Amino acid sequence: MSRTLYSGNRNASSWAFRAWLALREQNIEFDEIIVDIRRPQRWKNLSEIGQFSPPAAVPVLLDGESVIYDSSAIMEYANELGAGELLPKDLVLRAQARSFVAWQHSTFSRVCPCLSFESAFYKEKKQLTANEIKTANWVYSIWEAHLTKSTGAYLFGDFSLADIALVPSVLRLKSHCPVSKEFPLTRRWVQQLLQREYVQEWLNQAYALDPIYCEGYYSS
Ligand SMILES: N[C@@H](CCC(=O)N[C@@H](CS)C(=O)NCC(=O)O)C(=O)O
Repeated sequence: MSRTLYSGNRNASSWAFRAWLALREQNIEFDEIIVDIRRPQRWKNLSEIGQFSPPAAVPVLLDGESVIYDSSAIMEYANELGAGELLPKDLVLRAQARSFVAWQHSTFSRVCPCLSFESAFYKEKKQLTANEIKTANWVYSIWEAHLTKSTGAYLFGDFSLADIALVPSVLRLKSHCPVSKEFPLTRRWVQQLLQREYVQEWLNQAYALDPIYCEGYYSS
């Protein structure tokens, strides 16, 4: 059966990055069509996606005749295709890993909203406000507390969907506010996460592109 992932620009589509990463980490074969979501072509291109996928957004996975949309559904699907290795075996840990994914999916973009995924690739970073620094450190303290309880190098021991969901957020926060020595486990986790082969593959392509500037970034 043939699978095609409709993804987005490497330096713009954090949602596609998560879905792509889950599929790659599970060694699932798929073709990829990168949809240009930069303005103004974004609207025409996404309306074409809307011809077969109701949200008219990327990522979308076409699996044979079946359409699977939304990054979280694609991540879960990748996990199940790969025998469930991307979620903890323990029931409670599995629920907690899904909490991380759900938080990322629902409201995590409210954390330092001006530090978009696109901004992670800007050569000249803006000066963070005191509030943004405080917020980034608050997030690091949450990750640190969680890693203290982990039995392995990742949030839930082995690499999981929780780690995958957070890669773009790790990148946008860490590229503006390095993780201090106060959070040693988070520093190590971030380093390991960003060094993973497929994360590197995506990021190398992203860094090679012209940056996509988001309005208000330097003035916020
Ligand atoms: N909840 C969706 C969000 C996807 C999303 O917002 N994708 C962006 C590109 S990164 C998009 O296609 N947006 C189109 C739109 O919002 O109209 C998911 O997780 O897949």
